[in-house]
Amino acid sequence: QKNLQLLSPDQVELAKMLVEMGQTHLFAHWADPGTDDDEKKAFFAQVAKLDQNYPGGLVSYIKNARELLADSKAGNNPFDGFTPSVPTGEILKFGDDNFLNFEEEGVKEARRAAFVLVAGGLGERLGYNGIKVALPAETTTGTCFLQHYIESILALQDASNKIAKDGCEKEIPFAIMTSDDTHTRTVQLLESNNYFGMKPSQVTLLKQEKVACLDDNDARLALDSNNKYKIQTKPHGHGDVHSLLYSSGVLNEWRDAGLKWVLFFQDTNGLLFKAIPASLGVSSSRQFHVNSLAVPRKAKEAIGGITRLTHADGRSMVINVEYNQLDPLLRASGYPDGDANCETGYSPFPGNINQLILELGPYIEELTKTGGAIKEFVNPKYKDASKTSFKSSTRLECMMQDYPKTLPPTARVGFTVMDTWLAYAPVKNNPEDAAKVPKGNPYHSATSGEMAIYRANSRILREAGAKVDDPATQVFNGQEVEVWPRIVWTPKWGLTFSQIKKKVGGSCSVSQRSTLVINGRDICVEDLNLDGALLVNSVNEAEVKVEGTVQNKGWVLESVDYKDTSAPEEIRIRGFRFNKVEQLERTYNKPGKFSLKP
Ligand code: UGB
Repeated sequence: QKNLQLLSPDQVELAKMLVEMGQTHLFAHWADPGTDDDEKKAFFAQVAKLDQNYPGGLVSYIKNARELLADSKAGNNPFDGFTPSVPTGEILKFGDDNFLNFEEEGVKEARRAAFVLVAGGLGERLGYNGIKVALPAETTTGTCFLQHYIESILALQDASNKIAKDGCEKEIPFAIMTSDDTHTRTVQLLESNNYFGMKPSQVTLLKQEKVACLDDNDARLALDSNNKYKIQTKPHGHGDVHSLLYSSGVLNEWRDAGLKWVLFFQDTNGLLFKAIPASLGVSSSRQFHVNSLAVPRKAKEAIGGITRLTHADGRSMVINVEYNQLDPLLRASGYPDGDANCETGYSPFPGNINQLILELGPYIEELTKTGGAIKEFVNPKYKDASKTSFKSSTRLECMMQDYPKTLPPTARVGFTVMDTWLAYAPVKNNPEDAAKVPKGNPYHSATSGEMAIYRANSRILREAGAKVDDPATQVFNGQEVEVWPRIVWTPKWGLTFSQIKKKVGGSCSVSQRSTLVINGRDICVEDLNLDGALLVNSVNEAEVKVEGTVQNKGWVLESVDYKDTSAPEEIRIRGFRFNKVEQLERTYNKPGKFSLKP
């Protein structure tokens, strides 16, 4: 009461709201006016921010928290009344006619799309000190994830504009969700690299804020242990992306610019863009309001399962069930083995890779109803079975793939299954944890993420007619991986299979120990026999034909132990580096037609 005189009318309203919501403990220790006054103002500035950043404000947050905490205490199953079953979706096979048709349709649609990268996570499982999008996706060229993503979007933009033939050079917008943990370093990475060739005006950064922590089942807000005038906060999860896109007005801007699709993706999947054109084609052809990209999933793998849930009351939805919930749900629903592989060696539930394609119109319509709020969950760690107190504070969380949970049954929610080798190789686990992954399950480490890029590129070149040697097996950081030839190309060389096929001709061969870097748009590889390292760089105006035999000592892979702190962290976490013994490198930086024939 005594401190009310310090407050502005808005702050007085906030104070009343907190008291009405059972939060008087927040003020119990407040000193009399004259002491800690600046801290008290800072407290209300924080409360105002927490209130503003949650759909419905702190009142809703506290109410939602009480409900979810009561459900959790009572042990209510969020899936009560729902029966899981295996849904049907579009299953694609790389390179067949169906795939090519979807790719073509996807490229056509791409200029009506916007991309959204969720990059607010710190990546605790990976334990890398920098931001994850700054990590090299592969170390042959050292291209980081963010550069690769931007160059892929630009390549798609060019390809889409080229076939549109209306003379309009459309620019694909790119939004990045950051958090306090990643924002400044993401901005620095973009600015110090000229946005990797994208116009800064194409890029929108949206910073997610943390939410208040909760101390008990009454949803009493937790105070910071080091500052009694500060509420403790924690991340709310990637689901924030929807409310941020909505409240920032970005979605309406996109709609007014004539866009139709929004594509969401995560921070460290170096393969993803190989699957984007075809899956966008599926969205467009099948008129999906929601399309989740999926891959075959090994039982117990730490990715969610796409599941059809049918309720006794007739409701039905196709939704991601998170990996820790799938097993109990199945066990409770007549699958005694829970999350188990079927005769294919995989779980019958496709694995969610959290790449979502939403149709913009219905998306805005839905968010207008919900204000961007996504169904949340709470995961308190209780002290004992009475479930009355927590080991440490908790908070509400939300996931972006839970967006369909509020949709009406008429919404067209589908999914697209792609080959894992083509679409999914995230970098999430640190070397130590990756080495403990049961044999046969994916490591999801920097090692496997990089090797997967070489494997995908090698397999794509094979499909395009080249003879690419089988991989060798090697162990790095305790992980056994297939080592394919290190073949890398820039996205503008080939983002779709049909583009790539046109650039690989005659009879080409690449030996297992080879490195091939194609860094230019109009480079044609014909009758090339490569046994060593070859790097070709060219500007857009140069047309280069690469042919003949290239043989040299090449780049040799050397092991690096992850505990060896003399090596840079980016290298250590993958467990190898290249000894660049010998190579042939050619650069064409003038317009014209050229032939590289050693
Ligand atoms: N992220 C944010 O932007 N903000 C946050 O507050 C948290 C994360 P993780 P997770 O790829 O296979 C997801 O930590 O959440 C970003 C799906 O839920 O890498 O454990 C973060 O920067 C799961 O169903 O993954 O699991 C990153 O880009 C499955 O699909 C992204 O959100 C799994 O990913 C994901 O964060 C998967």
